[in-house]
Amino acid sequence: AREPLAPGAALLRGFARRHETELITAIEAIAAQAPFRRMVTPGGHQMSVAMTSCGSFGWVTDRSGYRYDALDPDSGQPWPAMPPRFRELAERAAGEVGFAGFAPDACLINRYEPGAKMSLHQDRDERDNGAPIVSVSLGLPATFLFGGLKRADKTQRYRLAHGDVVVWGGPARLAFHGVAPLADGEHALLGRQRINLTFRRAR
Ligand code: MD3
Ligand code: FE
Repeated sequence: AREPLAPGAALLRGFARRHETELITAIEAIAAQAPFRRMVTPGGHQMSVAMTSCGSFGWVTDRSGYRYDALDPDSGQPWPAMPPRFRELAERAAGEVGFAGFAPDACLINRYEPGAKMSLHQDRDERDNGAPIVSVSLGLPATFLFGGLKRADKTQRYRLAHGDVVVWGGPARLAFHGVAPLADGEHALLGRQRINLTFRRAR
């Protein structure tokens, strides 16, 4: 089932569910090579969300700014490769929503523990905003906030649950969005956490 959220954005409920064990096993292998870490923003705040990446590029932030980098700054090594099955899932989801040929070169992996949140922001560090972003939610459910092209625009709330996939393209691509503080709970496969994958065309 495909639910339109806004022009260019659609929710595919449960689209990743049948890949859950494979996804979680692969995320564990990636995190063993490139551990989750809570990075510091240019403003000096430590993020409540812990992040890592796989693919040709990973997203990093520190006191000097935000950027995509081919190397993990913590190890000096390239990010772990994007598993072909990750890329296929993202490509298939994008195709369902009209973005055929999506070829992500970066997959950001966000880990939320109870209380972690992501403040309202735009994703503007990618070179080509014509490519969508595909998100995959795993573990505890979250309240996702989706606004407009201006920070002050009213936000709509959506519940994103385990296995949900969302494709954000077209006019939705530069919309402000965020995640409300994660409510505590226990997920059968992931325990007290939520993991979100975002597939992007960074360069
Ligand atoms: C709407 N992550 O990593 S995923 C991010 O749940 C990020 O971890 C959130 O925002 C999370 O940048 C939200 C859904 C998402 C991702 C990118 C978008 C929604 C988006 C880009 C434009 C509009
Ligand atoms: Fe974002």
